[in-house]
Amino acid sequence: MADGYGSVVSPSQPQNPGGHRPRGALPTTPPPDAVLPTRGPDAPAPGQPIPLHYRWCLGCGSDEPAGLHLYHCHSTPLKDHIAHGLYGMYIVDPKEGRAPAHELVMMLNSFDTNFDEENEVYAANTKAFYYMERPIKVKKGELVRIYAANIVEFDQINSLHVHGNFFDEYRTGTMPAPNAYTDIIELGQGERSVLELRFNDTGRFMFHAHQTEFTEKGWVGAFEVEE
Ligand SMILES: [Cu+2]
Repeated sequence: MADGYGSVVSPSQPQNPGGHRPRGALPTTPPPDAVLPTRGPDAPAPGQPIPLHYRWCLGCGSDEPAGLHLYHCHSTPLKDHIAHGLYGMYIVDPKEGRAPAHELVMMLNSFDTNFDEENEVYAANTKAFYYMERPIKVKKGELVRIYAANIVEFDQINSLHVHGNFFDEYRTGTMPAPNAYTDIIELGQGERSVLELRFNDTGRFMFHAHQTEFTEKGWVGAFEVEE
């Protein structure tokens, strides 16, 4: 991060076509604003302007650890804020970089649209069924890398399953060797994983949560593998 290589991903990018990883440098000099308190006399009162600055502090100024990280609102009522989109992810590449790949970001999220503390919508990148209607196009044989983070509120666990293929899983993206070779991962809230796979056949391959309720409410998509 100190060299400005990092990416910020906002969950409010439902148009993120194909789930492609956005890239952008973070400020290398932290702004002077302190992290905002969420309670007590120094917390912003209702109606007060809130300074919109972040202080990026990974290992207090170093670029460690590389990996896939989350940021989110910490004001109360926290669960309502998380259930309505106040979070994002950022990627810290290792100094030696990662192998060239077709990179995708999947923020696995959910939305409580009627404030009953249950989710009416589940998705990868906010829009229900988006990648079923617009499958993510990848090339046969190319390395595909998925940065997946789970921020679903009100449910203990989420998962990501890919049809017709297995993948290497790098938990949190922090280590150079994979932790597993599988076709499904499970993620608690706030957990992240980097997945690498290649499709050896052309065609359409679904991916979805293996919590069937989540799938039926929008967390399902497809890859379109082309020559
Ligand atoms: Cu399936």
